[in-house]
Amino acid sequence: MAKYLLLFVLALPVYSAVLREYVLNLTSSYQAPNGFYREMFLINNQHPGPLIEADEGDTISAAVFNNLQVPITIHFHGIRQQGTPWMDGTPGVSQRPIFPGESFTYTFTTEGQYGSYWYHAHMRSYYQDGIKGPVYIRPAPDTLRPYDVVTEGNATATGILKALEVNPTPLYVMDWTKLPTDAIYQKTINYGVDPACILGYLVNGKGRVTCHSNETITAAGARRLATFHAITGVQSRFDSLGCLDISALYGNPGIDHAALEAPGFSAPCQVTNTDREIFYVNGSDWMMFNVINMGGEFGTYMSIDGHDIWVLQVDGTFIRPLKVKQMYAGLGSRYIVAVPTQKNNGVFAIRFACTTMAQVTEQIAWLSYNMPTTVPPEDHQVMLDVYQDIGGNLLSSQMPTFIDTAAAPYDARVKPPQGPAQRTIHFTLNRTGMVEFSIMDSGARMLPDMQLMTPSLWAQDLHGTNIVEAGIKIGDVVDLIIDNRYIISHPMHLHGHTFWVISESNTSFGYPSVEAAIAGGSSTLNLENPPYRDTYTAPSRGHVVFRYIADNAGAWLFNCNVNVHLMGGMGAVILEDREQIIPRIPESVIDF
Ligand SMILES: *[C@@H]1O[C@H](CO)[C@@H](O)[C@H](O)[C@H]1NC(C)=O
Ligand SMILES: *[C@@H]1O[C@H](CO)[C@@H](O)[C@H](O)[C@H]1NC(C)=O
Ligand SMILES: *[C@@H]1O[C@H](CO)[C@@H](O)[C@H](O)[C@H]1NC(C)=O
Ligand SMILES: *[C@@H]1O[C@H](CO)[C@@H](O)[C@H](O)[C@H]1NC(C)=O
Ligand SMILES: *[C@@H]1O[C@H](CO)[C@@H](O)[C@H](O)[C@H]1NC(C)=O
Ligand SMILES: *[C@@H]1O[C@H](CO)[C@@H](O)[C@H](O)[C@H]1NC(C)=O
Ligand SMILES: [Cu+2]
Repeated sequence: MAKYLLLFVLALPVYSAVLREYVLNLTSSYQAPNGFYREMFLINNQHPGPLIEADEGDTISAAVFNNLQVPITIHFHGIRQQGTPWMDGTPGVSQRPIFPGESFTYTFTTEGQYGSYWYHAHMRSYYQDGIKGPVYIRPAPDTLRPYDVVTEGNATATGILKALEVNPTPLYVMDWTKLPTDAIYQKTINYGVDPACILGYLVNGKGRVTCHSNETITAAGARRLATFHAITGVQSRFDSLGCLDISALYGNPGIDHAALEAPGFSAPCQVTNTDREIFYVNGSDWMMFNVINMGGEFGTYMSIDGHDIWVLQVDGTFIRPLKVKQMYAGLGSRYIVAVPTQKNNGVFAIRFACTTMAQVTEQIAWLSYNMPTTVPPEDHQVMLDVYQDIGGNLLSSQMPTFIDTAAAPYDARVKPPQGPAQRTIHFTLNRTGMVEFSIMDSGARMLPDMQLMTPSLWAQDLHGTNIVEAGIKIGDVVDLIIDNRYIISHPMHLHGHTFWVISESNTSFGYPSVEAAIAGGSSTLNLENPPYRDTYTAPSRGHVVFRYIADNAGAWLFNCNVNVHLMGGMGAVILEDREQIIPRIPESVIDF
C-alpha cells in the first residue's frame, strides 16, 4: 500500500522487488475427495497446493521437499524463467528429477509477467495425483487494465474490480481419476487404449459423483455419438458415468473396459455426498474468479446459472473483455473473470462440463447469496436461467460464448512482429501407435526414459529424436507451424515463452512458411490482434501457427498437456542459443 501511495505522490517508479520464500512439502496420503479413497499426493498437507503469490517483479523461491516414493520435478506453468532455463522443472530437459528424500529449490523472477499461473509436477504424470497449485502475480501499477470497459466507466465499480484483483477468488477445476496415474498408465500400455474416463471434476479439491439416467446422458451426448460414428463407423455407447466406449477409435474394439477399470464400465455409477465447493457472495456487487484448469485430461465448459461472466485475462494477459454465458477453459490455461453478483437471494449452480467426445460429465459448485453456511445449498437452488446441459451443450443458440480464438490482448502494443520469421519449425501431431503420440514431422516422439537422461539443456550427447536444432539465435522471430493429423485435439504448451496464435483452422496450414502464406493471401492468418498465450489447443485435424520472439536462451519443452499424450511421447525440445547459456548454469543445478 505504501508503495502505491509513494508512486502516486512522487510519480516515480519505486518498485522494490521482494524475495518471496515458500516451502513445498510433498507427501502421499489416502483420501477420498469425491467419495472414493485412493492414494494421492499432497503439498503441505493440502490439495491443490498452497497459493504462491507475488507482486510483479518479485523473486519467488520455492524449496521442494520430496517425501514421496517417486521422483518428481516442479514446473511453473507459464512462468517464462527468463534467464533461468534450469529452473523450468522439466526432467531430462532442464534438470534431473528430485528423487525421494531429496530437495531442490526453484528460484526465479516474475519480472515482466502478471496474472495467473500454476505449478505442477512434470515427472511422468504425477501432477494428476495431486502435485499442483496456483501462482498469482499482482500486476504492476502501470499495467493497462480493461475494467472501465466492463463497468462502462462507473468509477465505483472499477474501484471494486481493482480491489478484487489483489486477491481474486480461487476457482481451480481439474479432472480426477479413480486410480493413481501410474496404474492408469500401466493399463493404458497393456490394453493399448487411453481410458479417457474420469471420476468427475473437482473444484478447489472438492466434488461429488452424481449419476444420471442413460436417457439423460445419451441426449446430452448425442453430438458425441454422431461424431464418433462419423469417424469410426461404429455405433458406440456410454457407460453409467457418461464415458464413451472409444475403443474403436484406437482400432481395438475388443477392449475390456471393465479390466481397464474405467470407472463407469467396471462398476455402475455410485452417487456420493461429499462436499461441493460453495462461494459466498457476502454482499459485493462483483466477484472476481481466478479460473485455472489444472486437469490432465479434459477441457471444460463453465457457466453460472443466471449470471454473466466477463472474461478479463487469459494466460497472464488482459484481453478485450468479453461478456459471455459460457466459457471454455482449456487444459493448463488460466482465466481471470469478473461476475456481476447483484442478486438478492438463493443459490446458483456453477457448472463444469467436459468438452471432449470421450465423456459426458458435469460437476457443480455453488454461488450463494445470503445463506447461512449451515444450510445445504441445494435446498435453495435457483434454476431459472440454466445455460448448459451436462454435456456442455448450450440450451439456446443465442447465448454468447467465450472461445480462445476471440481473446485479443487489451494492450494493442502486445502485437506480433509483422512479416517473415527468421526460423520456421514444422510439427506434425499424430497418433503413431496404440498409445503413442508423435510430434515431429518424422513421426518421432519423446521416449519415456528421456526424463531420466542427462538434461538436454547441457547434455553433450543430444541423441533424442525429439530435439529441434533449428539454429535459433536470440532476437529471432520463430514460427511453429503445427499440423494436427489426428482427430484428437491437443492443448499445446510452449515453455519459456508467450506466443501469438497467428493462424488457426480445422484444416492443415497448407504453406511452408508464414511468408508464403502472406504471399498466397491465406485467409486464416491474423497478425493484427491474435491471442497471446502459453497454452493453446491445436484443433482436431486442423492447424495452429505460434509466433514468438526468441529472447530466452535455453532448451525448452514443447508439449501436449494431456497426460496420456505426453506420456505417449507428445513432447519436443526446442534449443534456443543453448551454447550461450551452458557456461552460466549453476553447479548446484547440475549436481544437487
Ligand atoms: C514434511 O512433512 C512431513 C510429514 O508431515 C514431516 O515429517 C516433515 O518434517 C516435513 N518436512 C518439511 C521440510 O517441512
Ligand atoms: C456504479 O457501480 C456501483 C457499484 O457496483 C453501483 O452501486 C452503482 O449503482 C453504479 N452506478 C450506476 C450509475 O450504475
Ligand atoms: C445405455 O443405453 C444403450 C442403448 O440402449 C446401451 O447400449 C448402453 O449399454 C446403456 N448404458 C448403460 C450404462 O446402461
Ligand atoms: C465471504 O465470507 C466468507 C466468511 O468470512 C469468506 O470465507 C469468503 O472468502 C468470503 N467471500 C468472498 C468472495 O470474499
Ligand atoms: C500418422 O500415423 C499413422 C499411423 O502410424 C500413419 O499411417 C500416418 O501416415 C501418419 N500421418 C502422418 C501425416 O505422418
Ligand atoms: C471447419 O471450420 C469451418 C469454418 O469455421 C466450419 O464451417 C466447418 O463446419 C468446420 N468443419 C468441421 C469438420 O468442423
Ligand atoms: Cu494431446
